[in-house]
Amino acid sequence: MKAAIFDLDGVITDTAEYHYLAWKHIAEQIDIPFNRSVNESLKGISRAESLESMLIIGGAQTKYTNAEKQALMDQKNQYYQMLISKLTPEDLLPGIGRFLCELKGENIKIGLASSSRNAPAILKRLEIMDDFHAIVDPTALAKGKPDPEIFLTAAALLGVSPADCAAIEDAEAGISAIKSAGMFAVGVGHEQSMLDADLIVRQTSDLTLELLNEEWVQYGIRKIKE
Ligand code: B16
Ligand code: MG
Repeated sequence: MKAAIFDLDGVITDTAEYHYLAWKHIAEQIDIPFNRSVNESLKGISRAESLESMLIIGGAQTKYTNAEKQALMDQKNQYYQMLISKLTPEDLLPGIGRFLCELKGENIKIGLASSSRNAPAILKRLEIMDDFHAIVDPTALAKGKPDPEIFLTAAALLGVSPADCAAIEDAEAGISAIKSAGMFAVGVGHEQSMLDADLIVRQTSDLTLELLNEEWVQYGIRKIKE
């Protein structure tokens, strides 16, 4: 393993809750149903695709012009930015600071593959920007997760072959993207949404370099036998 590539929302910090609150604010305004289960299906999905999904679920997919949809997305983002402006290093998910130190101690390259256009601002607020050797710009990609492009781009920016990368995700679309990229997939969360992951941890505090190295060896053995 030469590189570790991180998703942001739900892996490094719990901004998934802020996305939920910001979309809920919009859903209430335009009177469409929205709950945590709908929010779960939006994890890892871009802002525009998230709005489309919400409108379809609310039976309002033809109700708004492109300009109106853009205005709704801008409003959602303003609300979201107001929430993330309060983030501090205390908002790192448990164990992530320690895990980043372990990776740096072993000279393992660190990359970010987040669909969020707000990712650099969030890393700055969390004071971990300097730990990352590469941050993918999601606006430069042709396809979002579950397409592997974002993870392949991260590996290319780090100068590491995809086969030598482990990537960490909390969303089903993200795990699919990692596996399609030919990388070792670490899922954080509940097993039912992580079926394709090579290693599943229930929470970020369970993520250690020792565990990752052990599972990496087992993964190598499985691959040789295939
Ligand atoms: P933004 P990740 C994703 O981040 C979120 O999971 C998803 O809920 C959000 O819609 C997407 O970023 C876009 O975020 O509106 O800030 O550009 O999980 O890929 O780190
Ligand atoms: Mg995520």
